[in-house]
Amino acid sequence: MQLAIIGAMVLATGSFVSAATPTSSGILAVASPTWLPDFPKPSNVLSGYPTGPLDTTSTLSHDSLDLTVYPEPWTSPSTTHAEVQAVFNAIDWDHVPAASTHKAKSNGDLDFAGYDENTDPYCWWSDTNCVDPKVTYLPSDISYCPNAGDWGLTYDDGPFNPTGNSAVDKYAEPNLYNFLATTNQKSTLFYIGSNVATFPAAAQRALNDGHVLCVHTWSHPQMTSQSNIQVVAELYWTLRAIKEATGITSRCWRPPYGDVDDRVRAIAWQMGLRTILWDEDTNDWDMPGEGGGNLAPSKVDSYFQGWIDARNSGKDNKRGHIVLEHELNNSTVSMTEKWLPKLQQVFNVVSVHACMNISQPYWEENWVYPTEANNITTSTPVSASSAASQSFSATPVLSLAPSAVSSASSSAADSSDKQSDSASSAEGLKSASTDSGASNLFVSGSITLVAIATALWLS
Ligand SMILES: *[C@@H]1O[C@H](CO)[C@@H](O)[C@H](O)[C@H]1NC(C)=O
Ligand SMILES: *[C@@H]1O[C@H](CO)[C@@H](O)[C@H](O)[C@H]1NC(C)=O
Ligand SMILES: *[C@@H]1O[C@H](CO)[C@@H](O)[C@H](O)[C@H]1NC(C)=O
Ligand SMILES: CC(=O)N[C@H]1CO[C@H](CO)[C@@H](O)[C@@H]1O
Ligand SMILES: [Zn+2]
Repeated sequence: MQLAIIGAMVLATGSFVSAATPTSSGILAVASPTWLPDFPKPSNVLSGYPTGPLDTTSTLSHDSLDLTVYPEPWTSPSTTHAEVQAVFNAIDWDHVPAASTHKAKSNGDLDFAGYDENTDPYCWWSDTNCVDPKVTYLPSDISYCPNAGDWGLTYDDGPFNPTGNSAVDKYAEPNLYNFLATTNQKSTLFYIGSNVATFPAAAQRALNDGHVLCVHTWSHPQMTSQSNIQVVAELYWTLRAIKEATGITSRCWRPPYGDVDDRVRAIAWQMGLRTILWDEDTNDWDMPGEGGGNLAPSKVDSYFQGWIDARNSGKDNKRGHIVLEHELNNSTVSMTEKWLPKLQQVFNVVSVHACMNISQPYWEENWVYPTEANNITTSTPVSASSAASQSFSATPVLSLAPSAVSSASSSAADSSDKQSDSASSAEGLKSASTDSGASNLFVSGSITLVAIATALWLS
């Protein structure tokens, strides 16, 4: 073991995460992003995890952020923008594997030709469902909840913006968030930066409701098809939109279609983002609807019923799951309304961070979430009809002593259930075979130092 000092990083007042104990892990140390602008705290968001009744009013402001400073929503961001260049220059490229960018075929599918899937040199999930990076300095992806009976509830592609069509907009946010509030359910939300910039009030509502906000890119590309600077830009503008809208800086992201390899992981990690995938896929996005496909809703029903039956019969007793769902349109929202109450009777339905015992999903230390290790104050359930006013808690809920915030060490493998996928607006169809390794991060207490030296142990 050799200790290499890789540099001094300037930190604003706040928190930092240092690498795990050098002997056990060697994970590349990352620090809270210094390259994000310092936005004023939005007036209508809480300062920490909600402790009072949740707002279930049915209307939200449709004001957008100042879109003139953002890339055009749902388009590939410019790679020459000064803010993107600044992030690019902050990345240690010696710790980004030189995997080639992959090409999409004319139908949008990735082209696996020429990639050696037997050696899988870059742990390319789309080809092999690999979740354990081949380089030692990156943590494994999170792809399932370790404890049997846990159901990690996740929604991608939000916030679901209004469309202008009132029949559809009944199902746009805050419809799903209100439903989750009335069923006292927390979830992990993987946000499209474009959707946050155009509908920031929805992101604010979700944060105030106790959901965990993570990054899901600006324009939803296959990330391994993007150049290094394009990867930076997709993540940067999404982080920025979430920060401007809500005041928080996410430390989690999910690649669209699950398309990630060690090159993309390493860039995301150095931008402060841990990769989160899934091990069960509802394919809800593929139901008929705009941007959807042709999957019969009865098929999606049968997946949910199958998972419930497997758990009830004792067959599903090895580990928990992380399940991919979407906030995309009426069909996907209706599926949640139909199945969540049934799932709650059979599974312990939780956010991904709760099942992983990660209590601080953001770089802002004042947001401390309950986890399975840590039953801190939870918000009060609300009834469907109550439109309670919010309580704004200004004080941090808990101040943390150094403690392990992330640990998953069980190792398991499923048969991978590969199906073909067509180009679509949502994630691919593969079910992951997972094998999540250990990676312990330790969160420091409040740090007021402005500079620290970061050490990396190399084995
Ligand atoms: C919404 O979806 C449900 C279930 O798929 C369907 O019964 C209903 O007609 C849909 N409503 C609209 C407005 O599309
Ligand atoms: C947390 O609270 C739940 C429900 O109140 C309880 O079942 C569980 O045992 C608690 N866990 C811990 C670690 O205190
Ligand atoms: C989270 O903490 C609880 C209570 O200490 C423990 O039972 C559970 O195994 C932990 N989960 C993980 C993923 O470490
Ligand atoms: C079936 C259905 O409700 N489809 C809708 C999905 O969402 C888009 C907009 O997000 C609507 O245009 C579709 O009508
Ligand atoms: Zn998606």
